[in-house]
Amino acid sequence: MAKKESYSADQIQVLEGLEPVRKRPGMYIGSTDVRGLHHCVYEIVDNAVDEAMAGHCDTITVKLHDDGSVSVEDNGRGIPVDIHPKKKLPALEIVLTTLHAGGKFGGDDSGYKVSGGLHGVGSSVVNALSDKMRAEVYRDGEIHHQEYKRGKTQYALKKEGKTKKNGTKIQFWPDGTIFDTLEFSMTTLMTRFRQQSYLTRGITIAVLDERKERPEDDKQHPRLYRFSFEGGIAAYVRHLNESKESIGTPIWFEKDTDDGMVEVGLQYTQAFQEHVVSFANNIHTVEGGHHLSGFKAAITRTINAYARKGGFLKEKDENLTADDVREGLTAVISVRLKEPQFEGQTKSKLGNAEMKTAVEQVVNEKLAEYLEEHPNQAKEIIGKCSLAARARLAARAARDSVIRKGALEGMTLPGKLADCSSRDPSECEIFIVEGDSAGGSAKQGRNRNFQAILPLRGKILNVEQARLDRMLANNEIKSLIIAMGIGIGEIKDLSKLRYHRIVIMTDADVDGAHIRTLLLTLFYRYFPELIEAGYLYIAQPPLYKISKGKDQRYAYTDEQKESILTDMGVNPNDSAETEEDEPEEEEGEEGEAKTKKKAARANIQRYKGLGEMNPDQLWETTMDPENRIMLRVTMEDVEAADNVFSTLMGPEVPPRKKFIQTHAKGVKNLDI
Ligand code: 2B7
Repeated sequence: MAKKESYSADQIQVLEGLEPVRKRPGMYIGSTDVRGLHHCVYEIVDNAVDEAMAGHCDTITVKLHDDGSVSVEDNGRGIPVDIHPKKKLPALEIVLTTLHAGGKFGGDDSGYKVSGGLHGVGSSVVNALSDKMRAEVYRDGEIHHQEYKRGKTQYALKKEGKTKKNGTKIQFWPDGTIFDTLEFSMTTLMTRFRQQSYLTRGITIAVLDERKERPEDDKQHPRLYRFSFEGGIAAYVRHLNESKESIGTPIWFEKDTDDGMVEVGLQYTQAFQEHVVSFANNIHTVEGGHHLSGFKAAITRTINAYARKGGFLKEKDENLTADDVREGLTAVISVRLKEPQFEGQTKSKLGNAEMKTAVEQVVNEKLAEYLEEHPNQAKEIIGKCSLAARARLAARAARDSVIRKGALEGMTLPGKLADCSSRDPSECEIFIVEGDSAGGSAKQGRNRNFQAILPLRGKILNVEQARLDRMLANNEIKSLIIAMGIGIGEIKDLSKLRYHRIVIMTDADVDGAHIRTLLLTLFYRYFPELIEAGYLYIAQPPLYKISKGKDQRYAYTDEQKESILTDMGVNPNDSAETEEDEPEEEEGEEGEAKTKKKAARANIQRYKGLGEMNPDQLWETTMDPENRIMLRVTMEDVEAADNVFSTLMGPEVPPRKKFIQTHAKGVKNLDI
């Protein structure tokens, strides 16, 4: 039988109800936590972005309503409303109430589906997980609408009213029995929309927050935000390099190949790290894939060829390595193809082998052309890459000598490390403590069976601006690396890790925050695996000790202080804050009288440093697994973190931002 030329509603092949989605929501949206909640918005918006990529829509409006719902409107063609011949239902209803309802509608065969792995099933999944959903379609001057409850149609598609608009509007009220939380974060949504609008030139995504009560974090944003980047990927690269010192303007090119569209933006910076992000059909391919391999191969080849031809590399010189040409490189690679295959652990690796050649050829051709036409910028880039090569050779020599001297090998544990007696890494903890006095308290207060203490003196080196060779010359860092037991760089061996909990314990003041940031940078840059494995923690010493008579409690936040005071029956405003511990209660009449007078107020001691706590207090409040609060450091969003780390630690003096994603872990006895 001949294949039908045009697609219509009868193209939908497998129809399935939505029950499985409600039974196992995680299978469809990843999780039912706050991420899953936001995923719902992405699914709907993705369909609108597809309509834009097909060239039929240029504006998408997302609204957070005060009743907890979200609406998304586009000015595309409107989801078709014609009746499916076999199912006898409007296409719109099929799209929203059945699984696997992919395919094309309305006789359009211009390669409509170019996005996502889900083939447009997203909207029905969101419908299934919503208490209520309302769809409006504006087509041919008419307004069509229909509503659903938990994925079930409430009334037949209704034609009501006239309009001059074209497009689709979908509003949904996420189901509180499915999701752990119903609070949307404008901040989270904006990150995603910014990324999408960079990748789709000419599109405007507007976000409007109409909620009366907004999450604290969202109050920093205006209620209306419009993302519209005419510059597309080049503007994206500029954004990623905002806090870095860049070399020349972003280089940008695109080409339509037989295998799909290839678009690349790149710019070198004076930083040491590379930052290359890749997308396939607007999906962030976190695990990379063939398009990325093609890009890397082409960069190395093209830069070496140019350097040879221009005499920057002499005959005797070795080629620049892949690492050399990627140092300080920021790039965004975006490909669009007909049938993307996503592989890998998180289905975020592009598996289409033909994209390697496609990207490689485009980059070889266009980058070579660009370098020819911009000799000054080219010279600067080659200069940066050769510097990286020289540094690499120097670092290797330095590392070889470090290794030869055995500084990182063998059992030469640093003298100031107070090790624990257990040799089972899974139960061992190491506390990296700022300063000798706090280190002393920690050594006395710890449980020496499984807790090791490593005091660090003064500021450690700022690794963002240092290279491996200089880092290894720094004694504080060397001690830490030796203590962890895993080596660094090419000799890194994670199986030798001696502690499965690495705890940064610094003061709750500015200096403490600085040292913590330096340590986090060290881990982020050189031991990201440890963060990924969940081994890195930040200790949370209390901010206050509050005592009233015999009642003594610790507060870890200001809010907690207030609530403890209320709980003790004292007016927070009546209580004095001191920086000293109150003397123990005195015996005898005089003491009794004093105690009575004090009954109405509490003593609040503010801890400035860890050193102010005696060993017992430090154990009880910060180190005892039964009581302590520790934050586990996560790599929520490596891209954001990278930018933020550069922002905080790079050579430029930038706006300070909230710097790392952490979340409370093992919060126990918060109210003691
Ligand atoms: C596979 C499904 C999901 N679809 C169309 C056409 C336009 C269209 C959509 C959409 C989200 C919130 C407002 C095609 C594709 C269904 O088939 S989905 N616009 N917008 C959207 O979901 N926005 C379409 C061919 C001819 N006419 C319309």
